[in-house]
Amino acid sequence: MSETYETFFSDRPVTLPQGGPLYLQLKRWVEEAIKSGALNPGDALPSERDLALKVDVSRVTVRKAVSHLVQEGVLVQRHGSGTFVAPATQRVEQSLSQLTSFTEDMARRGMAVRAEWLDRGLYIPSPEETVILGLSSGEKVARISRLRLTGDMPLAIERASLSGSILPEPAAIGDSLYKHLDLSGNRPVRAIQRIRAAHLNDDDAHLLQVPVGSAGLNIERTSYLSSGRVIEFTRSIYRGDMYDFVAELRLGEAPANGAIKS
Ligand code: 16G
Repeated sequence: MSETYETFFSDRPVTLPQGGPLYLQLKRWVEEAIKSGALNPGDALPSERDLALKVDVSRVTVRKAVSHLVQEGVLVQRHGSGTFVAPATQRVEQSLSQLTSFTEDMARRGMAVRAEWLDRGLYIPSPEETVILGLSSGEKVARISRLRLTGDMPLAIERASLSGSILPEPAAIGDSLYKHLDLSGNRPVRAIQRIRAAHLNDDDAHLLQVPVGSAGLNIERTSYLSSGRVIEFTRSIYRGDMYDFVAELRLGEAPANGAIKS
């Protein structure tokens, strides 16, 4: 049993790791307790008052250390019940070279996936949707917005737009959009994906159960049929603390002027 563990839960005096402002010393102490296994995912932290007394710092210092640890996703706060060590998370590694669906990606990892519907229906398209999806005049757009989860852990929010003539019944897609498109011979064969860093706004952070302002990945995917027609335009927000997008790079053939060909 490490010394940190004993001091965390015993009455023995605590010596914080030295150096830097007090709140950072306290923060490092808590991080060390988690790293050494003294505190485990789901464990409750002592109350702000008890912790301040134990390490002999002010409550303001405790609050600052805790708030930084919450921002970094090390601790989670639940209203009315206290502060806990965040559940252990396994980052998801996703290849950028395969055109796969969320359901397929997760199934390959043996992870059960589910969706909570945020919206699905036929709408009058925005000018952007009309242009990107190449909609004809009067054609509706099918919008499906889902929170994607594994168990109780939210991973991503996906807001997809498709032509209303391709998806006349958005409610009928079941668990997987790509499976549904496959059945009607409309599964995309190619896609362009753009990934951008983003701070999560209130609504998205709430849905993904992370602090407002946490890092997220904003992903836009435009998918095409073999005919070249755009089948899907999806804006997704993935949790930055859960995903690694991985691309394999190969040395291009160097042209005569020395520039690398893509
Ligand atoms: C992926 C796609 C999304 C697509 C969805 C279909 C990214 C960033 N996005 O999540 O564009 O709509 O798969 O998944 O990869 P489904 O077949 O499980 O509904």
